Amino acid sequence: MNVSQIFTGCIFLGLSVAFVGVVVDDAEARNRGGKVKAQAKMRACNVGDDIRGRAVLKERRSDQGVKEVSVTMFLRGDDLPDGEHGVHIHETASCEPCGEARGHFDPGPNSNTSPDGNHPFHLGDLINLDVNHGTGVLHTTTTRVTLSDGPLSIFDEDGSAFIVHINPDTFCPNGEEAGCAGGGRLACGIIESVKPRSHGGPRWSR
Ligand SMILES: [Cu+2]
Repeated sequence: MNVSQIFTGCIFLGLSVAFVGVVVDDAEARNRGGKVKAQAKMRACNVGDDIRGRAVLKERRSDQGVKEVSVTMFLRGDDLPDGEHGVHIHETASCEPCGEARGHFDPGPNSNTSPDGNHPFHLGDLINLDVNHGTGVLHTTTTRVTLSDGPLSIFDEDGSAFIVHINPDTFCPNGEEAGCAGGGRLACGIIESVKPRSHGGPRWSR
């Protein structure tokens, strides 16, 4: 083995170690807290209505180390009215019936989950879903909640659920007014963690 072969071998070895390091770091990051991806299968609150869809949540750390959660939701169906619909993370992982999802997710010592009474100050408050021609899309990022463990985690003792409301969320500019956060409940989806696989892509789990 001549000098140039040894040099090339060293570079290859160095790159291999760096690559393995990146993979290990990524796996550790994904496993830190155990829940950095989540999903929800959305269904109509009125049994028999044609509304269906899915939401995906992904947590990542910003450059400043802040946990950011992106939320993407798609909804469609013959019974999904066009226009804007309020969407929030509600405090309990139950959709049967949709009222069982209870108020808006708002943990902490001064928790106030009242939908119209403490709005838009809840941690679970999001933006409106915009529906056109029977298809609704929402994409937003929030730093109010986390998927990983911690005081803001939506995976608390009783879990969390999305609620899509019949009306737009006005964000209650005049304080508490009945229905200002979106009124009745149109669709619901229990938020479930997605466990990362050790090899290959993510595996959806209950
Ligand atoms: Cu709500």
